[in-house]
Amino acid sequence: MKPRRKLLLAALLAWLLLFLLSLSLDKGPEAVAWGKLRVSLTLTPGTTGSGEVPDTPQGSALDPRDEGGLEGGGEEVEEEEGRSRRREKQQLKEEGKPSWQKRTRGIRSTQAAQERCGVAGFNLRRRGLVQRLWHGSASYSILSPSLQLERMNYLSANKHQVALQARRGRGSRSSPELHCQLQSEARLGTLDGSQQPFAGLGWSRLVPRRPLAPAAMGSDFKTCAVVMSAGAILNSSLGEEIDSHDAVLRFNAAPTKGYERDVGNKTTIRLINSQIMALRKHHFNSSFLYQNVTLVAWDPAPYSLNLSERHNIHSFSHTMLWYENPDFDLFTSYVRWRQDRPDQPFYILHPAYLWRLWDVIQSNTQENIQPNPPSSGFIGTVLMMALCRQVHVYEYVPSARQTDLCHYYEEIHDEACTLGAYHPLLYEKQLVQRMNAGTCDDLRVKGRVTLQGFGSDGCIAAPSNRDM
Ligand code: NCC
Repeated sequence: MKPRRKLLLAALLAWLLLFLLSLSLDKGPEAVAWGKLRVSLTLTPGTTGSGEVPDTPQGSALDPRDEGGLEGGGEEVEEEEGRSRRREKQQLKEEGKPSWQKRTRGIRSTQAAQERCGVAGFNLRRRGLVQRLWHGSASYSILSPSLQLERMNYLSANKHQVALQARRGRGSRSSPELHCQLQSEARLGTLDGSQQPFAGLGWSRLVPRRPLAPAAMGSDFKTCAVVMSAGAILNSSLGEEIDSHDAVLRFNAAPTKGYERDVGNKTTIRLINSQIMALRKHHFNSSFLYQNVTLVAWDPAPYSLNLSERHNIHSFSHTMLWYENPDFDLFTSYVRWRQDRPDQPFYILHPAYLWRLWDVIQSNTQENIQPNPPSSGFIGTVLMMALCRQVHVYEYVPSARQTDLCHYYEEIHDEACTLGAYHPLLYEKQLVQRMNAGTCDDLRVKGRVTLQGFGSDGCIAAPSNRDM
């Protein structure tokens, strides 16, 4: 056999092995649809949520599959870091800037501390993943073959008609630069009823009179907590700490009842995607989860759409407004809810806000990210940066308790929940990690990232061509 063929065969075999290995970790796949595209979920009935989670927050021996090979994982990470340093050098050369300039700027962030973050007690692949997330050096190539394939499928489907390629970025901004970019390029926007078709439908009287700001909730938020729904928050004993914040943001159908010790029971804002309002199984109208809190909902319109612009419907010849054809119908419930409960603050995020956030993520990433909106987790985190002076984000960048248990409140095991299939989670998390002003221990033990809110720190707002 010719050497080239041999090489090809060896590569094929290695890929096949990796693929089989990832399949063997899964148990009984079931597919669930989001926005008419499929995301694979792995259901494991009968196992308990705490099965994979350690008793102590430190989480040594987190996984029974973990044995030895500590050095191996470290080497892998170091190799990747070497590669990314070389990439960075190359970019700096291309930019024509002396490399020290950029590097010193990077050191101004607290990442120097995080670079020493170590993690023990995982199987090799998982340890590699967590470490890379902590170091901000994760690439799609470290995902399992099935997640890589899903990412590829979303890229080629490009359901929301995102302008791809042109926006790929470098990933070398320092923490303060990133913070500033987010603040100036992704200013918070909600539907205020002033634009068509909403103006014509009388929405200026339907939406809350006060804009989405702490004042609308009768307070000034010094400290805020964002609580991710990840299974890894189980056994964290973070409940009391979370409740001690001025405001707490939770997501979708994540409950507190029965989980107070780990997630607390205070909820100030609940951020919900449009599925919650559209799908009967969520009992949006009757569930107590959505009452006595500020509600913020979102649904993705096509990437470059003005609200009053008609767009082509997939595989149909006619065009429609986002209002007539949202991903999931949130408008019917919204109108009813606002009429029935005019005193409860309830906002819908402007779809351009979601895509501005997406733009920032892509412009800080060298790889093409999934052309789908950021997850609620990222949206909620940046939203709270706009409302609070300091934000603690829990179990987004995973702690040492990391597990494939999707949510702390249900028995679904799927690595996509943490690393992303539909949403560009891997890249969102690295962006947030890069702005982290907290310590390595906070990250490892609490899964806690500390972010400064968007204060008046002299960032200059960039002009925007989006209709917000
Ligand atoms: O799962 P979800 O998110 O409700 O979780 C809220 C946010 O927490 C972060 N998260 C969650 C699990 C995990 N293991 N790690 C995490 O970091 C994510 O940032 C996530 O956004 C969503 O983003 O709105 C999402 O909603 C669900 C689902 O619609 C709702 O839970 C309602 O059932 C989506 N799942 C499906 O559509 C099947 C999920 O993709 C994203």
